[in-house]
Amino acid sequence: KPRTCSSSVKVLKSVYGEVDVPEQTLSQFVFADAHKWRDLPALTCGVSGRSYTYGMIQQLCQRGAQALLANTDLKPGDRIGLLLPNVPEFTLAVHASLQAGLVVTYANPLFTVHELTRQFSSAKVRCIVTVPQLLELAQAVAKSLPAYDCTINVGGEPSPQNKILGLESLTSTEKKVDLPEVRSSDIAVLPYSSGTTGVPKGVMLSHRNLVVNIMQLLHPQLVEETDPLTFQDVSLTVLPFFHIYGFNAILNYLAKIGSHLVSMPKFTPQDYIKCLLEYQPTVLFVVPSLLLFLITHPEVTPRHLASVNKIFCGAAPLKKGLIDRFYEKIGRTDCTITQGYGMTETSPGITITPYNMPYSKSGSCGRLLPSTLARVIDLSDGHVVGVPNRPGELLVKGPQVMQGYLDNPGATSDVIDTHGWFHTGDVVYYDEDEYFYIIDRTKELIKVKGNQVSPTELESLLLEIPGVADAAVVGIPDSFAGELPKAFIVRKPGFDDMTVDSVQDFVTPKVATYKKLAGGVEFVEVIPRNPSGKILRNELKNLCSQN
Ligand code: 4UV
Repeated sequence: KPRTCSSSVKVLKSVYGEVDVPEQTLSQFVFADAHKWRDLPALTCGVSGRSYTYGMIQQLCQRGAQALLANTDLKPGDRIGLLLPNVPEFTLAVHASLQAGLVVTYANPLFTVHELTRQFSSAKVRCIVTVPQLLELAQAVAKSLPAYDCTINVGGEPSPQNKILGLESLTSTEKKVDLPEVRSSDIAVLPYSSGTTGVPKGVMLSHRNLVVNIMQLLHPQLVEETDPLTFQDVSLTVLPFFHIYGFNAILNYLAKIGSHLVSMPKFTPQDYIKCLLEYQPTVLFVVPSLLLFLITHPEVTPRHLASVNKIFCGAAPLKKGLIDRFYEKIGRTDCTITQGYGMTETSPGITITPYNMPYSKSGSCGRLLPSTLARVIDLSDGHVVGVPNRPGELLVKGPQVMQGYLDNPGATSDVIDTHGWFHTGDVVYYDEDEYFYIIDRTKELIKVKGNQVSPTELESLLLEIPGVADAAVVGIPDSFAGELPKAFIVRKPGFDDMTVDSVQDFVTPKVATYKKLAGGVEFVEVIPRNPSGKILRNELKNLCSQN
């Protein structure tokens, strides 16, 4: 259980003050000004060129909400699972569902049947929205969902006898259906995150959580200090909409301000380079490994990046060295690089860097968003550190903090203490000006190119291998991916012939590509554990750095 702090100690408050929160649902909030840019492009698929204006999106979502309730057995409050790549229709599926009072969970289309079944059955998904390329996968998952009703095959053929509906089920109906009243306190989405420990859990984010986080980014003083985006900007992203960064900090945020978002369903260097030239984006949303790609790929030249004047980076540490190398590559420094830090559990933003941040602070993830409070507690005794430049675990409080983990009050109280502080599991310090620096994690989470990998999930899988007596997985540093999962395995007596390849061959087909044991497999005599059986991951990490 997290230690509970006494309330008499120092609390850091955002220098930006507070935000007012409109009592609106996410869709009402995001599309409140859409009439202003009705005829401007909202979303374009960078590869196929398929494009929707704000007017089209708004109309399709409204009709879609009716169609979902009219053409299926879904009822408000039911869960809908999106198994979609980064296609413009992602927005239609999300906002039509939300307006119909459904709760949305979204998953990585690279997931295996096993991974998807776990998420969609935990979320009690009744309907899957997918594309023809993933239909077989969706149908394999659907078989194991007790409450399953139907699948919507976006861009594919309907097959009513198999309960497969076409896109029209998401966009048109003859029947008139009354839409339910959705409250801002209702749960809107259930993204999955492993949090500080264990396997991925459903994170209950309300409409208000998501709306607030965008409001926090739009706070007037912060906007002034962060070189704001406008409806005239063109953004390019390949970052997944099925992760909180892509979902709220990109997709919903850009829709709110009427910006044009060009998205790519899949990353290939050629497609990315083509999009840079074709769409001349003014803004790029990246994770550090994508920035490294831009810096190091020989075919990316300053000409490809000439239109870009803003870069947003988050989800993993962005080192000062990388920022310097990017400026060197483009031969200019008039492109702002803004770093955001946050978590799925905080919708996601906690801090952001202002564009006029002094050079000496490069590498900082910025200052607290408005209406956000923080405490840093000592790792050994749990007391509030209370002074700058001393590391400890970051605790936050704010209206963007989740409502809890789905059906898991135990996991919720493990991270939200009795005073309402959310324990991030990140080791940070702040300087005299209250700029934060992320230096480590106390939690188990591994981040591969910004994607979450849960060691517990991989360890459970490894323990299924006959001959594995014990297993532990840790993240080891990697200059490109940030971290890579590495397994330590204790073999049972008589299984000395177990090889690294046989372990990899067991794991690889069962997990999404980025979760592979790309950091290696090592056989050891014993997994170091504390007296209560907890794996001493730092000892294993130290072992790696000594080798
Ligand atoms: O739950 P999650 O996968 O969430 C994220 C959220 C990313 C973003 C992106 C843009 C933003 O503006 C924003 O506010 C948040 O990745 O993983 C949460 C963990 O990822 C690490 C940290 O360990 C979190 O607990 N992380 C996220 N952002 C950063 C980071 C960062 N800027 N620097 C270092 N670590």
